[in-house]
Amino acid sequence: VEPSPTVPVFTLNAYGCQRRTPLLHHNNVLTDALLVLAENAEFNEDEGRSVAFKRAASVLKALPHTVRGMEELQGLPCLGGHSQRVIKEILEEGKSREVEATLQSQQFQAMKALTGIFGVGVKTADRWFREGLRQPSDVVDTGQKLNHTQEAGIRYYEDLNTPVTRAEADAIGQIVEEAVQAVLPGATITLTGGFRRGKPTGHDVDFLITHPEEGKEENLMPKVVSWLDDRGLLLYQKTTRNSYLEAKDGPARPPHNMDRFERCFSIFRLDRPHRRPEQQPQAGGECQAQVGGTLLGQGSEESRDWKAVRVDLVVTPASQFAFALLGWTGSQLFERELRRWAVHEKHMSLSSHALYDSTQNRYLRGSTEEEIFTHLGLEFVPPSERNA
Ligand code: DCP
Ligand code: MG
Repeated sequence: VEPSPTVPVFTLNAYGCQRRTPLLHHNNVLTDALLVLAENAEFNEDEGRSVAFKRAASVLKALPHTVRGMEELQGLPCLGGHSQRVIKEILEEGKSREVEATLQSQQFQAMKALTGIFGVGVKTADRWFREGLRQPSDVVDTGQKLNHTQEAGIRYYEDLNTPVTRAEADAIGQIVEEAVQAVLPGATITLTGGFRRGKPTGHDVDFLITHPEEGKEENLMPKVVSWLDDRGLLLYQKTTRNSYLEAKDGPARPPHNMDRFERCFSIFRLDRPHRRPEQQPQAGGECQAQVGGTLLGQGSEESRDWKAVRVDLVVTPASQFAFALLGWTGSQLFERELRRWAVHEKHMSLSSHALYDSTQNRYLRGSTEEEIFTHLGLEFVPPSERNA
């Protein structure tokens, strides 16, 4: 069917990394609905279906106008039959029955609450759900065996499910900067993740740490972590060595310096700024504090002058910095699309460490994100337009 001349027709490229996707867009009603179905598919461990809904939502995010009729979707990629039915129902009736039913379902609500615990993935949450657990307090009440990560996840549940603001991210940036300068002068930190894409809030704060002189960054993470820990700034931390070497499907033989990649998952204890003296709590810590005659648990924001914030630190050698920056800026779907493009369109393998060209059988150097886009034959997309 030929589109009528009054209908705006926009064509978009098929891969999310070929498009510009701003943070603020015109189709939130539709994308929110599709992303509920994507999340539900994740809870049911149906990754294919989840990615299909995310791709459909991502295409709508890249449109320069609000979709008002199905005819406007002609020629757009990634809109499968299921997504189209959902969109059609919302355009015609204001909402989708499937999405409403999903939001109301006990399984969706319980999975959302349980996977909201730091350290709890879909598999654990699903097992708990089938055992009758519905919320974090059920995990405590039924005495579930927890690892250290999950214990921290329960203890700081309220804080970790309160969005981190940009101001809080910047305050943490100052602390990390001080720590890094103290243990290795000349090292640099870079804010990545959602905040680099311009998001006003996030679920955590992501930093890359490097040093311009290759090799200087070795053993940096334990020193940074000790510096922070000695000052009581860490509520939890787990440092892992680069898992890249153990990856079964990574490029055949990574350069020797790749085993220097370290990551620290942590929870910072961030002081809350400018409290009036009369609001100061009598007792600190995550234990119970007596305030105004009421016994309040750690969940009570009013009882403490600090907030628990998830922070990810990654140390990278200078030669891999651009790859790490590109890989950690996201969005998650944008990253997925970049890797898919690399494999299927360029016979290359992209990771947060390197770019391998399977045709030439060699690694391609990249000292800036722009160079990596060029290697991939893609137009450069700035971070603020990577909100796929
Ligand atoms: N990333 C990835 N694959 C992972 C982990 C991370 O591709 N397994 C990349 C893409 C993410 C970025 O790292 O965008 C940071 O991870 P986050 O989970 O912190 O995602 P965001 O920072 O984008 O989201 P939020 O604002 O909620 O923190
Ligand atoms: Mg993040």
